[in-house]
Amino acid sequence: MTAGAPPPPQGRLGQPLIRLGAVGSTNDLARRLAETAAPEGTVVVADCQTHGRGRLGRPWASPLGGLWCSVVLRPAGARASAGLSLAVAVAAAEAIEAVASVQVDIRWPNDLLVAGRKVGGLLLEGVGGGVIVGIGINANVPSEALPADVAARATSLHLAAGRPVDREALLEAVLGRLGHWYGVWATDRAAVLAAWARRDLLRGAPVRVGPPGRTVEGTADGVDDDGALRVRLATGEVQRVVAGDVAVWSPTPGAV
Ligand code: BT5
Repeated sequence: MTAGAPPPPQGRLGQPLIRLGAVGSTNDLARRLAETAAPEGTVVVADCQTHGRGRLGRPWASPLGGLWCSVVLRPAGARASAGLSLAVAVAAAEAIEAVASVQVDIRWPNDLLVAGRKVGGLLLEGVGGGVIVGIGINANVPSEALPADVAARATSLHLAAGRPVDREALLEAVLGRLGHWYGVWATDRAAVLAAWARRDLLRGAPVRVGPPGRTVEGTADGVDDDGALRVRLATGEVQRVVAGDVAVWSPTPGAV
């Protein structure tokens, strides 16, 4: 940890906790609150979002039944938030497993999957002096409530576990595990990396990643502690990719 940095608020996330019925995006509201000095640990949770967002402004379907929440964090130190998404992903995966008893894999950079289908996603956005951590989980979202193209690749905890999950218990678990892993991340990046690696869906897979025209092809070789994907090229050289979407070369196109 950075010398002199205050310890993160382990286990104290959710003070205050702002609950809403419908909202545009919990990340947007959390950002506005953070800009007006909301304390670290402030949480916004909504029953549904009318303008839920993924990365690059992509729409995030957020009907009733899901867990849509955002947490204001204010990490201290020079390295700011690099790699924080790794800790968030591990926390969300553990929370889901604790509440729904299904195994969760992580697909770089920010997808949570159950049996190869996306059950949740993370959206971390910087704000002056902090980070908004957005977490979306299809807890009890019926597939009919999702756009058809999304439903084809997604699942819900209800579907995967064969029973509805308690969204309140899920929120509590998410905040509890996030408090824990945020603390670990501040002091022991290697532990976060090890936990992430155990859930790494892509490790050893042939991948193609990066923006059009600048794609990198090789074998996924885990992540660095700043969150960059390591891709081992045919030459043996490892190239770091900091952002993008991953395609896996698969005999069944679109299988992941
Ligand atoms: C993500 O983006 O996966 C990040 C999602 C973060 C959502 C949370 S909810 C609380 C907070 N408030 C917000 O406004 N956002 C955060 P990305 O990797 O860009 O994935 C987006 C893609 O996932 C879309 O283009 C769809 O293909 C797919 N998708 C959309 N809605 C989905 C859903 N409910 N379940 C599974 N996949 C979905």
